[in-house]
Amino acid sequence: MMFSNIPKHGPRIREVIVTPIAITDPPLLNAAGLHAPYALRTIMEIVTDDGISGISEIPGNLAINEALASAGDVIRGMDVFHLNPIRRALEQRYGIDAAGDRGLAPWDQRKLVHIFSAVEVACMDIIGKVTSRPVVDLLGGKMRDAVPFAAYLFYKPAGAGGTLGFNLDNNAQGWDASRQSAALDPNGMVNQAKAMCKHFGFKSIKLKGGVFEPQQETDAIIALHEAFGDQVPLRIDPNGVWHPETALHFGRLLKPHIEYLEDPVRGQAAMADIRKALDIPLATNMCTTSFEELPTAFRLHSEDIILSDHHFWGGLQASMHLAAICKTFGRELSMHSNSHLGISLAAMVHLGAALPDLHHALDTHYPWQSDEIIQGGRLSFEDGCVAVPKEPGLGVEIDREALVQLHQNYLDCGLTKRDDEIEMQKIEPGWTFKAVRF
Ligand code: GKR
Ligand code: MG
Repeated sequence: MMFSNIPKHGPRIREVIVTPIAITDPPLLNAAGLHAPYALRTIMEIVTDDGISGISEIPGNLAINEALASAGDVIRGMDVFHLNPIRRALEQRYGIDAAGDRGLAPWDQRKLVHIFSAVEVACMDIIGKVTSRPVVDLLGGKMRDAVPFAAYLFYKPAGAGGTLGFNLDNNAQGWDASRQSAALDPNGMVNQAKAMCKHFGFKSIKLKGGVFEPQQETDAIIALHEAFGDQVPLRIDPNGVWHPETALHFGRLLKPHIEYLEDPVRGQAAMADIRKALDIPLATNMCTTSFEELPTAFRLHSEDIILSDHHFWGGLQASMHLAAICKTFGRELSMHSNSHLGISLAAMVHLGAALPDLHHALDTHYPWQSDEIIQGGRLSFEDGCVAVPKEPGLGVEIDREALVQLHQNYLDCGLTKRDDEIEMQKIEPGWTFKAVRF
């Protein structure tokens, strides 16, 4: 048999284009404050020497963008299939993040994980295109045809975000109208949940907590349980701002109503204590967020479910490795999210489809966004699920006009990083972020 046609190398990286964008985001309350009228995202495009382009999307942040732009110099000329050498070159240039670099906010502020995720997903998109396979096949093939997501509820004042800020678009209908409405009490959360589940068909519900007194948030979960019954699993995420005594007290009250409790307290040791005392599943995207933290996580048993995020764990392949390690140690893997558009969603769907086991619907902020950057408009949900793209690569392409417009939003809005504290102070002067509040 002759293999003389096998090329000596794959397509080489010729160009790296980094475009910061700002997308409309409603005023969502969370433990760190309030979402700004725009959420920042960064779009990366890698073009090969033979003109094939691959894309990715990561959370936007000026410091990370500057590093990402310089990453072009590191990886230019490298073979897109050579993800291991690419990772090594990036590590040598930017250094390995320390777990502590993620910061105290609900979201991750490390640098290398974002850079590697952006580069890896764009390369995988190209590899899929040159091999005519969807990304899910590069991850080992799909275990399901459609990936289930959960309704992600947020407390919020009335407001639509973007240029409308706290104003309303009075012509909005259906979910578009609900998305702008205030939701500040249990009744408001039930209304929000009903509108979101009706529109997207979600079969699981997550409540973003850590905003109000835990009793009020517990009442919201009880009201949701009453409204949706036992068939719809519920979870609540106070992003670590509860004191251990608070978590114990309200964890007991919540126990009959939830499938799992997400990050009730800070730190692996405190999580392990709470888990043992409450005897309910705990999930995290805050206390175990990197491979170096896994040995202690497994030794202490700080959580049952790790909420992975390919943007924060260094890409899709790294998330598959994480899934294998979790399975070995008897932990489950699900998915965390932040405000995002369709390129991230497509990557999340490919990963969600490839995971060998999926016990919980994945998180997504997508219903809260109204902009889109991919050709053909926003991806659709059927019965709470997104169908796995069948086209080569990620299966989504950049809408160039939308990219120009959303980049202009970025230039106009003047934001350079996410800062929910500053936004919160606009509605509640003097408010400050507290790592532990209740
Ligand atoms: O969008 O405000 C938010 C969330 O709080 C987000 O930043 C978190 O990272 O959704 C995330 C979580 O599960 O902690
Ligand atoms: Mg969380």
